Amino acid sequence: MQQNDLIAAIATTLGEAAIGIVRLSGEGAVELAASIFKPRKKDLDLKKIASHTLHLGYICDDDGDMIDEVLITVMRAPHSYTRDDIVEIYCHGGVIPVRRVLDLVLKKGARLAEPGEFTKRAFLSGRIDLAQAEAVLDLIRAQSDKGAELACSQLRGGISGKIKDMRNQLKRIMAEIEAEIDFPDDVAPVPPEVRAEQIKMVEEKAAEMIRGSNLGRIYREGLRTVLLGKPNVGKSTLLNMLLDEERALVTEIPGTTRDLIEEMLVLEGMPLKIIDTAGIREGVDMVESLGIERAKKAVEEAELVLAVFDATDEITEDDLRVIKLLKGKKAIILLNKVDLKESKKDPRIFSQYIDEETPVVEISAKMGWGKEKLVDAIVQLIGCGKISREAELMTRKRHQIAMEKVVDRLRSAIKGVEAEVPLEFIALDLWDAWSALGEITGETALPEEVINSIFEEFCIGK
Ligand SMILES: Nc1nc2c(ncn2[C@@H]2O[C@H](COP(=O)(O)OP(=O)(O)OP(=O)(O)O)[C@@H](O)[C@H]2O)c(=O)[nH]1
Ligand SMILES: [Mg+2]
Repeated sequence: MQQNDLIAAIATTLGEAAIGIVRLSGEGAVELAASIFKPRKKDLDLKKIASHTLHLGYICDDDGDMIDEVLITVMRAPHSYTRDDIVEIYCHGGVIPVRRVLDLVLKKGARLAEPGEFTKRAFLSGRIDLAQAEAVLDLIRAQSDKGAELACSQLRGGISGKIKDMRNQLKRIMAEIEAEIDFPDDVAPVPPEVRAEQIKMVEEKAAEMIRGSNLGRIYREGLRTVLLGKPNVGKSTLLNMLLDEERALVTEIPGTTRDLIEEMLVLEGMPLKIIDTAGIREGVDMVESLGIERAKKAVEEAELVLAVFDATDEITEDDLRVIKLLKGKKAIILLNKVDLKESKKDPRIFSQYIDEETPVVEISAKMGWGKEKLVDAIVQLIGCGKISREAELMTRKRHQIAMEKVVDRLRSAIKGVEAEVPLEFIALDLWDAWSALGEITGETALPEEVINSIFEEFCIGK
């Protein structure tokens, strides 16, 4: 992989702003910058300035015409984000000056950076590991305070440190096994129950990280939550109430919502990716039935279903269709419109249709009643009260899959030790677990496609 040719990109959002930053990294960065930068102090030489100092001057084109007045800094290798020479040019924010400076830099021989290429270089140069690189993206994209907190902890090396400890423990166990295999006459064998216990300690840590990872992922991406119900029960009104804005159309006509409406919102620090759906009913026109199909699909993928019922109405055939869709799902029953005096449905009525564990919350989406109770029910159901104090939660599916492999191999190793199978087999399992741990931090070599797919998610300039 080409690592230090000269790349450049705009590191800030294009638009009207106080400043906009053009960033260069790689071989020749300082020389290129010196060729277009005219310092305000006549005798200043960019090639000689101290690293990490700021200087005022002008970016000028080949004819000597000024493009922008800027501040410039040089961060010399290896004390930079990528560990190569980096130059940052702080232009006046605004589409034209920043673009013109970038165009000039590209004309002078830099290549436009790919998305995430600066961070990729930070990883390839060993300044950060893969989990930390992912944390950079997670921090930029965080949807909630808690999500940002987890990303910070991962960036500081929280996850990486845990993984390193586990790998070291496995390495010690593997070294003992190797010694027993190679020098059976000189080395006293470790008793199987002791060895099984040593492996179990690592296995337990891995299993605990998997348990926390679901919550970690929710904090990163939001809990996939679907609003479900027959038409006109107030799903869209509830969405608007939770968002505190008139996001979805609300009318008294059943069948108002046709397509899925997806929004992010944060309730008590827990981010929800909430989806409003078309009301479930039979015998409708094609557009509406397509919407209903989408609603059903959304339920399949949901981690939480908020099933809405109208408290002024009997339980109808369409309600029963909704209840049927809740099978095997984490769900909360919402009895809506309790502000109306016709409201008469007893919350206990649902116990005949659905298991008693499912919480029933009375609300009025229109009046904004019952929001706290709903939040409490979500928090209880998802169980975040229990684990949320854990500082290092794995937030990515990629990490979770690797960790599942670790647990699987370690369990197999423990069984092997207990059954006293030949030590070579146990060593193989431990080796697999050790490599799977390294996939998370990138210490185990990963296919280039995997690495690329991680950095492709970044924006250009990061
Ligand atoms: N009184 C009262 N009316 C409500 C409440 N919630 C919703 N409504 C009314 O019920 C009607 C239907 O509301 P919507 O939010 O459009 O219902 P929906 O479930 O999204 O309906 P579809 O999109 O057709 O599936 C509207 O006239 C709302 O004003 C409530 O809590 N109290
Ligand atoms: Mg609606």
